[in-house]
Amino acid sequence: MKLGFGLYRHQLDADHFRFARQCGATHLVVHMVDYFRAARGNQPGDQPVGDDAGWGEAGDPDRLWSFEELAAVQTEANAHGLQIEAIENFDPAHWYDVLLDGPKKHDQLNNLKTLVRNIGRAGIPIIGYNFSLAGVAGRVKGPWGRGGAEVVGMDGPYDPPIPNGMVWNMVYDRHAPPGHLATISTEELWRRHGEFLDALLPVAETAGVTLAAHPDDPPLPSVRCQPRLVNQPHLYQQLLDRHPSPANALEFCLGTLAEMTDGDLYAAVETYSRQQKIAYVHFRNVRGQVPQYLETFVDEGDIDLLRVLRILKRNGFTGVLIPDHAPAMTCAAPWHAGMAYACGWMKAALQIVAAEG
Ligand SMILES: [Mn+2]
Repeated sequence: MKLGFGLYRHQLDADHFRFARQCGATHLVVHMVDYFRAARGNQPGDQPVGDDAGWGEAGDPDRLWSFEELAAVQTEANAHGLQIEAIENFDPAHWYDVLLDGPKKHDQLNNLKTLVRNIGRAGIPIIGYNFSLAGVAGRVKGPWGRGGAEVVGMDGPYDPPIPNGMVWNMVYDRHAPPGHLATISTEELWRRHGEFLDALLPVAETAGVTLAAHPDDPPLPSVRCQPRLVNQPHLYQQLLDRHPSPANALEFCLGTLAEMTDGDLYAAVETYSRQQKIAYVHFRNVRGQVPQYLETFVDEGDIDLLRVLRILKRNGFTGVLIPDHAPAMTCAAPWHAGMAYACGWMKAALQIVAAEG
């Protein structure tokens, strides 16, 4: 198992690469979507949270991430002793009509195929995605962590409807007419997701890229009056079984899985790692379940993360784990301190588990 580190787009520079390497990471998971551009209150020093108006504006629909741009990030990471393991998330600007089943769907599916080819050519083996209309929405933030640390959590359901022009918690059309998205059925969401995988999986297989699905964060049955795709652990199996392919796999978020109301997290780790379907792991801890939970430091919370690592090891998982949503710590660099704390804990835990033979 390998320690990785997640970087937002505005952090793709030499200082952040050095910081990740200094934390002991050998791999990076990189966001190419800029959640902080025209960001409505998202602080570049923390994970995006946003409000009813989302995380801000999506990128340029006519400008795909080029091979040259992706290869340049890979080359600079390599120069710092790091490998890019995954790109995390498509830009809503590049696939809004895939999510919404809109008139540009076929053009956008073709663009996603180009992106997958570019990612593979740049030597990046995974693209993580989250097939969701509401996206990561409805969470709150406050000084509720240990020692008054700023943490993110959920305090009740969240169902304000999604305004036209917004999807995946970002605005892709500022000039959309007033009104809201109609609620769709769970079946319709799965149908759209199936269309997406049917189009992309053959290209991903050829390109040597794995499509890795993040579960719905927060994992309620409905957020913003829209259904969720994977809000219980067993739905990951449905996602795999409907589309058997070596390129169909999971962006395995331990925190989100622990926030789900059904099943047993350790059984889920067992089930999906035994099938070799975990592409990479979001490593974090949490206390509680939807609709009431709080993210915590790695060494507290409901999850016995050492137990998780032992299951992963027993089932031969050799992929990357990245710290995810680490609580911000009170100092001049709250995000860096939180991530360094999580990485130190992870590094020690990985050494312990490796030494167990
Ligand atoms: Mn996650």
